Amino acid sequence: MKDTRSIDPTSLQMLKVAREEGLETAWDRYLAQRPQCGFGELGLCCRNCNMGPCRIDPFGDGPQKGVCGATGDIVVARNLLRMIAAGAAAHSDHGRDVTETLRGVAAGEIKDYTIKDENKLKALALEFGISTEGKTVQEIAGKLAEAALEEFGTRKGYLQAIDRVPSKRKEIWGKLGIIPRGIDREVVEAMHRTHFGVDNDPANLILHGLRCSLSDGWGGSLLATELSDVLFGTPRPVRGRSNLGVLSKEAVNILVHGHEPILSEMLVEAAKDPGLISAARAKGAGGINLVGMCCTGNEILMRHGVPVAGNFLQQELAVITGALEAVVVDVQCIMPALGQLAACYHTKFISTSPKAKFPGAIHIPFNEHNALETAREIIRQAIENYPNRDKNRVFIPEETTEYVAGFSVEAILSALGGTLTPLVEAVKNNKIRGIAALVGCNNPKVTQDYNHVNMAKALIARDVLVIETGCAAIASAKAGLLLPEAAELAGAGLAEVCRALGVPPVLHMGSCVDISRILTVAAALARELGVDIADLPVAGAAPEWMSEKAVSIGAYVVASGIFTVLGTVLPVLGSNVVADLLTRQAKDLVGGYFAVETDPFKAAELIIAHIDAKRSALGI
Ligand code: BF8
Repeated sequence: MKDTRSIDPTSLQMLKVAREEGLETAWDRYLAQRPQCGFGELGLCCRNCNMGPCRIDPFGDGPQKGVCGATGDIVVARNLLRMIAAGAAAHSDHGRDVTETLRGVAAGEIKDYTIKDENKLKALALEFGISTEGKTVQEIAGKLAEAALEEFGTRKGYLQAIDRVPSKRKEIWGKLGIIPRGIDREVVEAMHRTHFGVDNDPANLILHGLRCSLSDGWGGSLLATELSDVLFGTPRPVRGRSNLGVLSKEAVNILVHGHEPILSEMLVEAAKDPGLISAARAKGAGGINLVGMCCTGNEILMRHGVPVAGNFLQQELAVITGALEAVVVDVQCIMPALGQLAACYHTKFISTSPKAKFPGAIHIPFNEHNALETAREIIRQAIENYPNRDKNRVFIPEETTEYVAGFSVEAILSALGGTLTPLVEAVKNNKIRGIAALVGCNNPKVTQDYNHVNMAKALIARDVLVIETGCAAIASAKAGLLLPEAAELAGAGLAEVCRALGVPPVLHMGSCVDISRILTVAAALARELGVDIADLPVAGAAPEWMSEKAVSIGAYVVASGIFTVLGTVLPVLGSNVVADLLTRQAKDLVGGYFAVETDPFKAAELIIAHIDAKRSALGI
């Protein structure tokens, strides 16, 4: 029988090995959970106070209210707001860590990082109203970091980057009262409103959810992206290799997994240390092979072309190759199962963040102040572990696929000759029908990568330029869609543009916080055309999403005016009121709205229909 858990041949091979070795993976645990809790799936379970837990009967036979009197609509709306708040908090705390690092570098307290993109530093300083005249780079960086830290608790009443959006969008947000006032403030208010006995109006709760998510997209995520570019360099197109075949039989393999480039950048640096390379050789290894996974993998593949071993559902499979000397993690999307799994091999599972400890992990605390030395220590431990590898248990799938990544806004502008005008012209003359942003995770509820790859292929074949981040982008890397040669899979118009510019039809724009790059491009395109973001022939999709961060992303993309198709269902179907708000009323309120479509081909059709409607409204 055909194994439908993944379309990735390396995943299928590793799942076979897992079965032979008697090892469980997320797919097995997902099956063991089925049938999953129906109340949870519908969003109808409330645990917000200790009169509960309460659940609302969706069939109308049992209780229709919680102990406090909350209806299903209230419970669903509160639960959704909490998901958004958690997602926004995760992205934004990442943004804070990058901002604190910039502040420390500027103050001379942090020595191991430098400022790699002075032009971007100066441009951002001007955007934040900081004069650069007569100031040193350090001074500008210090002022910018202070201004950025202010964004987390700002009292000026709005976030700086919302000035990037067209005025019509700001008016919409102003009228609805959802202009984000401060990154931390909106998350705190979300938790306050969902505490027992506070906000019990589903629409009011959802509107705050949009505001909270906007503080992520135009705040925390945006700072994470922009200040990472300042510190680590703004990505430019770069070639590399993807999938589990990037692991080496001969070298010390170190997998870096998680999110913040503060750790992964330093590991990239330390892995080049000639002393450590010699130490690896002295242990009989061919060298040091650092590879990435998930979004921290995206950060270093965008900036350095570091090989990426896979996306979310491959983290356990990488360990099962038996070829990993260390899995090094920081925060987010790290399965707690890794500790027990790593113990079945010689693999060291190393946690580094005080915020994220795991059973079975060795904790090596990493912070910006001891960055390089700690990165070296981690690599040393991996090298020491190399002789413990049991060569008889090593199985590395052969498949690797090349990718071209690194399409920051600056790189796209440079490919276009400095302005967005050629892109706008290509859209106007219908060579490019529209743009679709495909983002988000893997989820064992969906055949791994099936939705991502098929949706991307269906869209480019119909001349829709696809831009991607996160695990969606890694799926495309593995499927060969991030290569200029993939233009042959595109429609004639898109293929012509790709060939003229030498770019792939699917552009990798980075990690999940880098969806802020997509917002920036959308805002700039709208300004160029003199319209609102909601008027653009543009759509979003999260075909295999699973995390709360993805819910925050979906909400800020919709609130920014962009139609978004979800490939797995949001836990809101227990409330017609909330489902209607998100899928219908949102269109009138903010221009963007959600649809759910689990079939990638039908989802692509929804996007194409939306793009075509927007084109006709624009008269193009
Ligand atoms: O932030 S796409 S599984 S790795 S949440 Fe996680 Fe989802 Fe991957 Fe990156 Ni984004």
